[in-house]
Parts: sequence; C-alpha cells; structure tokens
Amino acid sequence: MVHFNLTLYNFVSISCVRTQAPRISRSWLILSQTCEFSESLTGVSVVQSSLGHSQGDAEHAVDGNRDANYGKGSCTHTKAEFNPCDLGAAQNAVDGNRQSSYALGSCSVTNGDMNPWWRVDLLDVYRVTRVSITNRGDCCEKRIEGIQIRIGNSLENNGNNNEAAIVGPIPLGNTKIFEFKHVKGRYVNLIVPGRNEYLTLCEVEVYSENAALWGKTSQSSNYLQSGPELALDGLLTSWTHTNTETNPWWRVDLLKVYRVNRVTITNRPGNGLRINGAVIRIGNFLDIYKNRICAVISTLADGATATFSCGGMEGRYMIVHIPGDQKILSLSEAGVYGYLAGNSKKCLVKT
Ligand SMILES: [Ca+2]
Ligand SMILES: [Ca+2]
Repeated sequence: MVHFNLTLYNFVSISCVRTQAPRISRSWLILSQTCEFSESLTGVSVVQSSLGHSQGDAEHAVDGNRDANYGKGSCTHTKAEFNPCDLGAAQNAVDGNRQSSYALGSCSVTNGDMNPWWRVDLLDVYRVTRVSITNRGDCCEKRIEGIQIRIGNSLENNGNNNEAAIVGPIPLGNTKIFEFKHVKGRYVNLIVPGRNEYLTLCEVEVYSENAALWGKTSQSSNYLQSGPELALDGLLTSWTHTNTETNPWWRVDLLKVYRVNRVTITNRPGNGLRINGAVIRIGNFLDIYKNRICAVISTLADGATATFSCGGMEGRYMIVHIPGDQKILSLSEAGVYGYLAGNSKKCLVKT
C-alpha cells in the first residue's frame, strides 16, 4: 500500500521556462548517431517499476519489437544481460535526449502498473532545486497526469514515500521545468499514484542550486583579509583579492564531479578592468592549467554579473585565473550550476 505525503514544495514556477536554462551543450545530440554506452559517462543509476512494452499503442511500438533499433545499427550491445538501448528502458529518461517520439528509443515506459514509478539514484545527497520532465509526444498525453516528484533519502516503498510535489499537466511532447526551494535528497522519484497506468518519460533532468556554495575555496594569495570565501558570501560589496602577482587564481572545489552547464561571475564594483582576460576552467586537476577552458572574460563592467556556458564540462573544480605578470584577481561572486542527471551520452538515437 502506498502512503502519499502530499507536502507541497514552494514552487517558484510551474511552467516551461526553458529560456532560463540555455541548452547550448546539446549539439552533440544531432552530431552523433551511435549508441555510445559507457557507464563512466553517467553518475546516476535509474530504475522503474517495470519495463513496459507500450501495450495499447502498438502502432508506435515499431512492430512491438524492442530490438528494432539494434537492427538499424544505432546501438551497440555492451552487456549481454542488459541493453540500455531497449525501447522503454528506464535509462532512456536520462540519455540527454528530449526526443519525445517513443519509437525512436529515448523514452522510458513501464507496464500498466498500479502506481507506476521511475527513480534516479544520484549516488549522493544533493540540494535539488529543479526537475524538468519531457512528456511523450507521439501519443498518450494524459498518461502523465497526476505525476508527482518525490525527493529524499529513503528507499522505503522504493523511494515513493519521500516528500512529494504534485506538478501540473505536461502537454504532448513538451518539457516542463519545475522549480522549488532546494530539497535535499539522493533519490528523485516520479510516480503516477492511484491508478493503473503506463508511465512514459522521454527525459528527466535534475538540477541543483549553485554548487559552489558548498564547496571549498582557495586562491593563489590573500591580499589583507580578502580571502577566497568572499566570492560566495552573497554580497556584491565584498570581493576576493589576491596580491599583485604572476597568474593569480581562485578555485572552488565542488567536492563532487559535476557536469557544469554554466558559471556566473560578478565583477567587483570598482577597478573592474582588472578582470579582463580572466580564464574560467573546469576539470578534475589541481594543476589548474590541465583543466579545460570554459570561457575567457574579455571584459566585464564594474559590479556586473555575466553567465558563461560551459556545455556540460565535467569537473570537480572551477577555477578563474588571469594569465600574465603583475596581475590582481578579484571576484565579488561566483556560481557554478550543473547537471546531476540527464545529459549523459548513453544511447543516442538519430534525431
Ligand atoms: Ca530521453
Ligand atoms: Ca561577495
């Protein structure tokens, strides 16, 4: 018996706000036409109440053959007992592809279970602030009605007893982003309670708030009391400040590897020209120069905030540094925003 805790989160918005989360990193989706199954590329695991066969809409099920995609050369088997390219597999909801036509193999589906559910295990506790859901687009719009997002650390009742948010309708093939004050949890469940239903999810994305806020900061040197933590105190009137030196840098250790979607930098309110030429890097190396470059700040007005898209770069560290001699690095604020689920490179299908 499922017991539903109907505690509502404080939603900021329940609407499609895709423009607030530019997805510039997705060009690889249309460039790649092979299934590049690699467990190392995803930090999450997913499971659902059952693996469905999309009964009731056979016309969309590629002759009912779940292996239909394999024969077209779009997928490569890497495990005999499990193939993430299965039509309807739970993994299809985190393959980084919002393709909403079920037959193209990028959607999960359960059987017509009572209280069908899907769960992603983030493998660690995160402060989740946003979940986006992409509904199936080729049919069956109403099957997702009444869906709940549940976030928490319990696997009681398969994680479906964690705190719940009831989200509004998601039109055919649409992606809706649901935002709320952060909820701490390792498991994110989606469940359609109270009826026998097929749960189809063409993409689920889970986001956390500024990951830098719980990281550890450091910088190449401290000028007076202007330590590296001043870039994360929420105050524009405080800023970090290195000595005048060669190649000054600031770094935040996120403590976990993120796929970084964007970095925000707020310049100090005076002497803002000092930031010109600063380089933003993402990666896993303490040697800052081994990390990949996300962006170079050509110029940024005094006190201004700029957002830099990093295209899902993976890394534990975000570094800002200024190449050259006789440089000073000052940052009023910094933010790192990343993916926790979704945007993996598994099982790409032709789009
Ligand atoms: Ca998908
Ligand atoms: Ca500050």
